[in-house]
Amino acid sequence: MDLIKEKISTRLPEIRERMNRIKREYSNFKVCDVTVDQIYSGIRGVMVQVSDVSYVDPVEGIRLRGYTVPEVLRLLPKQPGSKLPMAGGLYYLLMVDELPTYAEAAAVEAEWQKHAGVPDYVLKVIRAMPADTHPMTLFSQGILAMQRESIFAQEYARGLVKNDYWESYLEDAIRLTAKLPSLAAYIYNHRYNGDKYIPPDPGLDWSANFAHMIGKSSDADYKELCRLFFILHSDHEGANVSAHASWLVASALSDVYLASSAGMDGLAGPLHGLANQECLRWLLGVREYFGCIPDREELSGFLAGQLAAGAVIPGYGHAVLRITDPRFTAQLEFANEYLPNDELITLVKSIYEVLPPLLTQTGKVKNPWPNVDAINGALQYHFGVTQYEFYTVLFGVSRILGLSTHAVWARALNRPIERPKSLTTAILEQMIQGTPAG
Ligand code: NMX
Ligand code: MLT
Repeated sequence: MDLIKEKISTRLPEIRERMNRIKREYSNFKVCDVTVDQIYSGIRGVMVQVSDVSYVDPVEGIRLRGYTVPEVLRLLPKQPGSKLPMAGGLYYLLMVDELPTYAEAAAVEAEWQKHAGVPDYVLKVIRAMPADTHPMTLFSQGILAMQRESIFAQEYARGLVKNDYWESYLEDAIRLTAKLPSLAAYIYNHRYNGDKYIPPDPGLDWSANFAHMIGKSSDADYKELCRLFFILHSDHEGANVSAHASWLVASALSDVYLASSAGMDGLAGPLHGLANQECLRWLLGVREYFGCIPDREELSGFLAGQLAAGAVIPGYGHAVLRITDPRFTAQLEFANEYLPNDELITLVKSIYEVLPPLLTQTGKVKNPWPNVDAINGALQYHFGVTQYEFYTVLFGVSRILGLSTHAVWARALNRPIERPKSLTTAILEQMIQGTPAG
């Protein structure tokens, strides 16, 4: 897309020079040490990646290109009559590192419109899969099936020069992200809505089009929820499971389709994106157990019992955050405005009051506060998207905005193939031999 390409081209020399200067002048500067504990606890806290698209501060939460969640929601351009931003504006911000004007956000939306249709062969792939295939598997497969469309893969085979890789990555990124709402909507319709293919409406923005394509054209509030959801889940810095997986795969010069599909496979895990499905299932279980919304005392006893039995409560805890996730707060504010009397939301709020102190009392949970997944499913459920197996696909539609931006910038900065080092237990034992324990 010319607009984004020109903006990145203009900024690129300065950003390349900034990185090259650090590499040139500080190549031996030690960023952090790695302890045995970190190796055995998921390389937690080891700074392995420089990525300017977003950053998660433990006590502030995510900043997307330097903007907090409330700032992003306030500052990005909106469609007339809508209170929530167009995803096209967010993509522009992530890619270009500049707040877009309305016209710039609309230009991304218009480009997406051109490429929004899903090829017929992808629909056939989805139809060919067994009926019990998880929607996330279908989503990842749909993306993978489209890999044959990759401009980068075709240009690379023709001998594209390294400094130009990013331009075809960008073209792939725009074309793939354009199709994600249609792909997700088709998976939804195939599975739950009589296998309809509802084409995108050229009059709607990317997010609202998803609502339209699952048959919710007339639900203005659901369109607003889609806009919020697709903004909030778009990125969470470069080292969470899906971002890291996608980045690693792209470092082998695998194109944006391959890298995004890989990211989705990580997102499909219950400790990561699938937690939204797990969370809704769990919430429904709590409601069913009590037959109504329990009072605080009943809920507290129930949750304490679950923790004592060793259960992991979905939607709570985080590897980096040490506060209530601002993405949870933004969704709670949406719920308070649009669905103040919803029963499941009332349960979400009661759990938010009761659970954090109980998690703290376990003495082992590092962050007792809710993350993004503690509420997103309850919002979908309210609007009739009750098939919770599908929720992680929605997360994925949004998250590929971030993953594909990381991939474009990795190529723009000529980042190399990733190849850290592993070692054996025996080698580690030799290394620590003679060192006092501790
Ligand atoms: N309920 C019960 N126990 C928990 C929870 C929780 N929500 N969160 C952490 N713990 C336990 C954890 O299992 C571990 O126990 P053990 O030592 O017996 O293995 C202990 O507390 C220490 O874990 P932490 O260091 O606090 O958490 P970690 O960084 O390892 O993992 C999560 C972070 C997010 C994977 C973890 O908090 C969790 O499993 N939460 C529930 C699943 C979830 O909500 N995932 C969504 C993440 C956000 N996303 O969108 O991807
Ligand atoms: C995410 O949105 O990717 C999650 O909060 C997980 C993470 O950041 O580790």
